[in-house]
Amino acid sequence: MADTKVYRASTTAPVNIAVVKYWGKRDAKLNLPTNSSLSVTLAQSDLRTLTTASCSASYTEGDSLLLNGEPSDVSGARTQACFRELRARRAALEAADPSLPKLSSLPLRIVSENNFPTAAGLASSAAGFAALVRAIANLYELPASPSELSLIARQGSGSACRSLFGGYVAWRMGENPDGSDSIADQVAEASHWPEMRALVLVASAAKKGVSSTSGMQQTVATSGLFAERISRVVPQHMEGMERAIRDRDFAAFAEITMRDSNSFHATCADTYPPIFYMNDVSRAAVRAVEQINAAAGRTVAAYTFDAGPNAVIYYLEQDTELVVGTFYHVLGGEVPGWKQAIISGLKPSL
Ligand code: 2P0
Repeated sequence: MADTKVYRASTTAPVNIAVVKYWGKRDAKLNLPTNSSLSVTLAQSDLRTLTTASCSASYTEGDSLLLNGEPSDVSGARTQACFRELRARRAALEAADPSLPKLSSLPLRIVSENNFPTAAGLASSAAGFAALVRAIANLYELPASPSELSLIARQGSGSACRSLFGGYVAWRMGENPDGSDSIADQVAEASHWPEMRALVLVASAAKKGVSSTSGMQQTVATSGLFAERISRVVPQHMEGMERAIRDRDFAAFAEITMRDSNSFHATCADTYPPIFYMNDVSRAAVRAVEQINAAAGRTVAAYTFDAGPNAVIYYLEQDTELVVGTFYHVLGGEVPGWKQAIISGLKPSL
């Protein structure tokens, strides 16, 4: 009789929010970026994906994925790339040790749940692919470092490679054509600057109009500003941001965060036809941050926006009253349109 044993492993992965943005691919097949990026990994208690990976000869339907209770397609090139890379590593272990069960040839079943609405425009693909890759790596008992897993997760979704680390994380663009050096590393532990907080303001639960993948391809192909961003602006921001984090210099951290978000959205507006992710509600958040900083007489808050209208506001714990207090006042009715506010700290390293 065939072995119907089910092998299983679970893990969680957190959301990360970039302060120097990834936008542009130099190789769409390998998911290699046109620039390095840097993010802060948020606490899992607030925003995370929980994923269970299992495999069994009894899974007659082949590989499958259940995402928030809904069957989801696994035939896409990115999911297939992750499965292929992980299976190849498991097969190498099995070849070296014939006593190991042959898990690499069994169908996979992945069950994944977010503790936040997938459609809320938050970076669900980052936590999703990070959790998928680590759950399968755990199932296969791979001796892989977070950096090696980041190389696999990158092929699922670029930003996912940064969710394999806690704290402050850089994704180095690398230069090798095969992508072997396009991996994430930790710039600083969460404990290096544990006062960092993020206020996530959900402006719209609607799915975004232009997906990141197609938006960035259009920007690379048509924006004149983009060349300036990747050759001069981002390298400066990466250097300045690493210094700001090292020195725990919030004013510098905040200025680069806001400038980089502005620069990214400027290249979106410079895409032809233009892409608009921010809306009137987003712009009201920008003005609110400017007012909060002006009233405080120092920089206490920084806004950043991804490929959608939601705002993430970074601030330090000691300025919670000033920053969150003001936004709750705003949320209380002055600016209509905000649906939900989530406050998050940092995810420490494993
Ligand atoms: C980032 N974003 O650095 C930037 C800022 C959106 C704006 O990474 O095509 O979903 O799957 O590699 O990772 C969103 O892009 O794109 C993203 P793919 P991904 O967080």
